[in-house]
Amino acid sequence: MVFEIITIFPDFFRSILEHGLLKRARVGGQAEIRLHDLRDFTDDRHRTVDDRPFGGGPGMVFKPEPLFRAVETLKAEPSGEAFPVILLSPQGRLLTQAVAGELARHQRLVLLCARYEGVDERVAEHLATDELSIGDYVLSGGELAAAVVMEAVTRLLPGVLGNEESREQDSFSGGESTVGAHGILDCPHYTRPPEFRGWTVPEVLLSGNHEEIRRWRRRRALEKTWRRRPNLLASVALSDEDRKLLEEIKNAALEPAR
Ligand code: 4GX
Repeated sequence: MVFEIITIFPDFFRSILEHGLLKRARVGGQAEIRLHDLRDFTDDRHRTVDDRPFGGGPGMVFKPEPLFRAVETLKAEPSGEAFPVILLSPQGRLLTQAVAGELARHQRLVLLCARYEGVDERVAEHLATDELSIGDYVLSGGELAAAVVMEAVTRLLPGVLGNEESREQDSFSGGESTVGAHGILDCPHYTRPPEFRGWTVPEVLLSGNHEEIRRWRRRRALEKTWRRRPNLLASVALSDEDRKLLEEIKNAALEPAR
């Protein structure tokens, strides 16, 4: 996967490229991140990327010319298929695990990072093929959002996660299996010590009974999802056991506290 990042702050990305998953994927050859300074695609002495909005009002808007020129430069490079051109924006469709999965199937992605009031609408309409939001809150630039997209996509690329980290194959192990388009929330995890400041680890996890542990984890995952994100339960495939566990969870919640 080649990520082509178009930004006025290429240095913003340096540290995340040198750490953790993105570093490993770059070294391993699964991901390449190319940083493009939008100002390199301007043609005036001041390297101007923004201008005042027609119609008046506060703030500045990214001009179309540098963004078009940057993307068209990439399109002119000899490469395979057409690639998505993604504009990070609060107006975009929401990034989910399923969207990350779709993006991971491409060989090249362009990420357009804007600031201020955003971009001239002709960029959104005629240059971007996709507009993505990482959530309903306001950032001051698309750079952090682009970093989130890169991280979510990179961990889905073949060979990036080891078997230990990738729990996708075991749909009952929690973790990865869960959160996402057709997932539920993860169960709680504990490590040593078994007692910390008087708070103890649930007995079942120390029991060595793997079948009971599996059931307990599934139950706690379902319970957390039902309490915090009930809408996720509507889009997940529930087993007969899941339905039984959910009944128990709901009944227990209805019982008056004793
Ligand atoms: N998920 N922002 C982008 C400028 C902007 C506005 C409109 C394009 C169109 C955000 C988010 C986000 C703030 C990044 C506004 N660019 N991006 N910026 N939430 O809030 O992606």
